[in-house]
Amino acid sequence: MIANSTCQSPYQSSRSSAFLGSIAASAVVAAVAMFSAVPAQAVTTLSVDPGFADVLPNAGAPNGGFNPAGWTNPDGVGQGSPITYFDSSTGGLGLKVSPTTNQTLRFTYLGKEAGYTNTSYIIGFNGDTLFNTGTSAYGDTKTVVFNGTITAGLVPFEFHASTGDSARNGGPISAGLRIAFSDIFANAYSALGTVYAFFDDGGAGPDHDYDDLVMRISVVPVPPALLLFGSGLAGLGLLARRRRQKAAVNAI
Ligand SMILES: [Ca+2]
Ligand SMILES: [Ca+2]
Repeated sequence: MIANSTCQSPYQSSRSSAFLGSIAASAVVAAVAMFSAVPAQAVTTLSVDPGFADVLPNAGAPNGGFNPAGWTNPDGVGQGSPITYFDSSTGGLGLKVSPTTNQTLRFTYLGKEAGYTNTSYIIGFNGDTLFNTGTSAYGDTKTVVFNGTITAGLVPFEFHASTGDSARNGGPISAGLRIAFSDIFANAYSALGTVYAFFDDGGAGPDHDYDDLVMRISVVPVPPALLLFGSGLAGLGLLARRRRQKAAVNAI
């Protein structure tokens, strides 16, 4: 490279710089046009419909109250924390996401205290199993891209007990089972929204301790449009770097 460059005349060097400059300018125009062409993405929000108010029960409640193994009170959520729960009478209500199209959510398995082997999985979209209390490790995370429309904005997941009973966000929920949600938080996991989801499997009587499978659901904050724009900026940075290197070589 250096040998070639030292043979360059000032005229050639000037032409190279002009050429690179025109490429960089074109890239700027392309990046701006691409960003301008992407519709403004509304901020993603999570919300919990009105359901029944309760609190995570303390240690004096049946089965030790809310005491899933592995629980570390994230965001201060633990025994005594307010929750909203849904049961067989609350069809159509639950955890919602807005806007309802093309969302990415991250699910993290946080703990369980259950004799049954419970699972959670995504409905539709590819039906993936999220977590299994018999095989998943605390802290396991799955990121799910929901391409298309999420019906009624209800985050499409379901808890399943080994009894065959199940509880779907937005219903149906088998008699005696419950789904509950914490408040919505902005935290280290997501500035746009995090909620803790609790499953009560109704096993061994109605203890309602909400710890038969617990997971965190967070909005993934980087929309694809920004990723595209980011790659455009990276391309511009590379061009600028190459231009500086070329100028340095020509100066030798
Ligand atoms: Ca318990
Ligand atoms: Ca329970």
